[in-house]
Amino acid sequence: EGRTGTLERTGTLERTTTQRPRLYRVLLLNDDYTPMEFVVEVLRSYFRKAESEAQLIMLAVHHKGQGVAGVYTRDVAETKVAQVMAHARQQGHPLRLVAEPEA
Ligand code: NFA
Repeated sequence: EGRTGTLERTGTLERTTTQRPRLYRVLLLNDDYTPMEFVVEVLRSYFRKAESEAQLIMLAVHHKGQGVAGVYTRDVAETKVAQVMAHARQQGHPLRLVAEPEA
């Protein structure tokens, strides 16, 4: 339906179209020191990837420099970035992630 809203008697603006939030990609960045196994565990535990997919994503990042760990609304994406980088630092790894808007 093309109608975007109507003003009924109560003054309530009813909308018939839905607004979807902008989505953000969480990118995983390659570095020379973070162990491959640590990256796979991060993808499994924070990004809910299966072992096989986690391995594929990790290897793609290792070879291409970066890759998508997941796609989320802005708050969730930024929280994942902060939580994973804090966990990595705690374990002594330089792993970096960034959130970037889709399109
Ligand atoms: N390049 C890292 C290594 O050889 C592995 C890695 C993959 C790090 C993906 C960061 C992201 N140990």
